[in-house]
Amino acid sequence: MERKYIFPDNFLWGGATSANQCEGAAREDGKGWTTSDTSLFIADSKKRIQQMLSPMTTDKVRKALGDTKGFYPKRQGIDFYHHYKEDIALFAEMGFKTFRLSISWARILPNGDDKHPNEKGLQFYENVIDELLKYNIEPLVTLSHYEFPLELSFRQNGWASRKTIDAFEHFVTILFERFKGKVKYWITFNEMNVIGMTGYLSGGLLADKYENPDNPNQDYFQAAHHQLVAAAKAARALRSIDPEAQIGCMIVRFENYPDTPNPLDVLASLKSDQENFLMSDVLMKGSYPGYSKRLFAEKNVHIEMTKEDLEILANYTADFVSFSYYMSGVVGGTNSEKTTGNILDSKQNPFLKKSEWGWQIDPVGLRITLNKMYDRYQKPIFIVENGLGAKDELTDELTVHDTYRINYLRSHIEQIGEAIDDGVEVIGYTPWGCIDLVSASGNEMSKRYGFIYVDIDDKGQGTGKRYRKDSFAWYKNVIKTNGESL
Ligand code: BGP
Repeated sequence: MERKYIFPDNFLWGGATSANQCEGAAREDGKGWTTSDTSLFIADSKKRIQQMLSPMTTDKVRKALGDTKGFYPKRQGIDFYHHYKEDIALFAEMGFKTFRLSISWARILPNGDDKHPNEKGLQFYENVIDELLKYNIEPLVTLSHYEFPLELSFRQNGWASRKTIDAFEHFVTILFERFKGKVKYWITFNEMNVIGMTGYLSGGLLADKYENPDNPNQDYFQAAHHQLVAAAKAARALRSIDPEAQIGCMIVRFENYPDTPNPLDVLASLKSDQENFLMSDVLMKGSYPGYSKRLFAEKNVHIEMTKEDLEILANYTADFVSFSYYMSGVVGGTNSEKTTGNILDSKQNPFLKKSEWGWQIDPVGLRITLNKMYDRYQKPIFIVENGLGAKDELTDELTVHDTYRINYLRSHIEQIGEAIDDGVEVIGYTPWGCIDLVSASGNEMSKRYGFIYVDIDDKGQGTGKRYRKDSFAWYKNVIKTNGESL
């Protein structure tokens, strides 16, 4: 018998993007420089991801800002800044109920902590939000997605400084006041649990300014603590400005299986979960979990936290938990063969196939993760990223036959349906890069996730025209039938 999945009536089907990967217009209308503006396109694909994960220094940043020869894809994006009306019309045609975007901090406060906001920046986001609301699409807004105002990196080493909490609170207060009644769902930091790997991009950290150059973990975890306090302060601000709205935390989920039934491998998997859930544990439960003591001791990290920090964390927990999920991994054991993955490499799992980028495809892992998270938090869950990065080919009929993407998404949505049947409260699903955009790790256009093809290549050449892929009609039908047509 064919299995039918029942999704809640108000399930938020949609798609996800980030400002730094799609807007472009890096210097338009008063926007300040951000960390993502220094990501250079590197022809050698093997070296691409290293750039994202390598520490940056003041000198390297200054050099990139003054460079007139290299190509910096995120400064151009897919020019969503000028195409948003056309793009949102396409999302509406697919029947989106929600759309995840992020707001570039430096578009609102070019120096990160300016007293008065840049009205042109605010107006741009207001136009986007109004355009979404025109089609009854709920904006789901991330306050910080893999970019940070560089001025605050130069001045105070980004999130390593406690002063950045105040700057962020000021930034989000401006947004909550301006978009009160219009935005119901906010997310504080994208994938905040990997600041140890994306310290420059999301934390604005410069290696030459580390407090402990011998142990960068100290700066990473101190920065993460500041972000946690800032997230709780954002929740406090939102509750007083717009009590109807909700705010969630967001992590990248690594479902890491034990390599064998050896208890040591099972322990390795448990430890991987603890490290993976650390940030969401704090924001969902209101305090640092018991295991954090040992984790910090093992990493030789001593976090400075005040009594007020702990009170704020306890009093302003997040309303929902959200995460990105692309793949699963394996830990422990003797298997030494590795494959690439989202941010982290992993050991190979012989039961799984991989994407063209080596990420292990595991729909059942999504169901496992959903169950684990719900057991842990008992709060609504929003899946705000999932998808298959692939090389697409535009045919002569100006479409893309992306059956591989449909298969990936179908198998994952089925497992969401299973998890809902398991009793998990899932409120929405926004596949990543619903319109093709610049890849976060590779700074390239060849790795595409979208339902909509954008005619731009890795070097930024192309007409910029948008075309519907096969997955466009398929997803439209999934939304129309609320998941029944899977
Ligand atoms: C997540 C990021 C996104 C996104 C996605 C896909 O980690 O939040 O910004 O890009 O991964 O990764 P990539 O673009 O490297 O394929």
